Amino acid sequence: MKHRFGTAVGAAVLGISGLLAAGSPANAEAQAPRSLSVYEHDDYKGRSAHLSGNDANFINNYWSGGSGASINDNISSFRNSGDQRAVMYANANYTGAAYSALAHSSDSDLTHNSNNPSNFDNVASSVRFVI
Ligand SMILES: [Ca+2]
Ligand SMILES: [Ca+2]
Ligand SMILES: [Ca+2]
Repeated sequence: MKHRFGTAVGAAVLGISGLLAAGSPANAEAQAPRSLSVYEHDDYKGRSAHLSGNDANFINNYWSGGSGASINDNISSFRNSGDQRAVMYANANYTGAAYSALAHSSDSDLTHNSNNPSNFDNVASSVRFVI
């Protein structure tokens, strides 16, 4: 009887530690930095803007510098310096052709692509970050 009691306690402790371990990865994902710098022209030139979260419509996102010009349909190169993949969509609300920008990647010319839409120049209208 004594031995069986000890086994039951051990199982209960294992159950608690299992719950704690399951909660940790979710927190890590939520805290992974999101950092996408986008540029008006090829080779990271022209005006720039920074995206650090999901954005369903670029129509109200403007190039830095106060020009008041929207980045919508005008992104020609990017640098993704964050830990999450940034999926840019041709249309608002995460619809249309999708370009997957891997974490810690860059593309100096969105006109010619192999593993993404062949031409994504001046197309992006929304972005969603994923692990
Ligand atoms: Ca927006
Ligand atoms: Ca452009
Ligand atoms: Ca578009």
